[in-house]
Amino acid sequence: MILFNGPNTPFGRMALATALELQVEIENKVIDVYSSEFLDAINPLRQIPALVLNDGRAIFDSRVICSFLGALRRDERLVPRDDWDVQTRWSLAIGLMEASVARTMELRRPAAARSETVIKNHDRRIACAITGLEAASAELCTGEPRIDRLAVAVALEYIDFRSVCEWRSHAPELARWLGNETERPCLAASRPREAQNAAPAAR
Ligand SMILES: N[C@@H](CCC(=O)N[C@@H](CS)C(=O)NCC(=O)O)C(=O)O
Repeated sequence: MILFNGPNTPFGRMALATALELQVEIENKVIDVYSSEFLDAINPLRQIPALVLNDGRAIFDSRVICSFLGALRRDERLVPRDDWDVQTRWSLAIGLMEASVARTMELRRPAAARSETVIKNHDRRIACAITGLEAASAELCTGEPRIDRLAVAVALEYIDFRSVCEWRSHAPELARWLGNETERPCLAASRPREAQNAAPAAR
């Protein structure tokens, strides 16, 4: 199986970390999504991550890939299909990724095209999502590895990596937990190379 991935995408990292945690063998192929026309035939949305199975079928998006990998392993511990609390916290973490990526992209637009209103909306959504996850920290930060937990770690590390915002003072429980969680092998092995080289404070 080939996982078409990017160098820094949190969605792709979540899929890769899931494969690593479940010990599913995949080839992780880092591509430039913007110039990869061949991807249209795999994912008509031309987005990464996209997983191509050995029989040629394509699976996307990141949530479906993670669920597929869990089903492949017949292991419901990491991705529990019918646990709606876990699924909802997972959605919140994915929403946090989406807002953080969108804010980062907005800031890359030429100053004249940038919208302060759009940035403010992303900031509000990011702050509220972090508040919601902090309120759920008792469920999130304990027990065996689970997809909601893995997704929150990936989202928060992306926020640090792109300097999206200072969140630790608003979410002390998550901050304390992330300090150790980052050492989990599937997170360490999927961390973007640029982030590995950056000092923690500068991520
Ligand atoms: N809902 C998708 C979102 C994936 C996504 O937005 N990927 C970005 C990279 S972070 C991408 O492919 N961007 C290229 C584009 O949208 O043109 C998922 O969860 O996989």
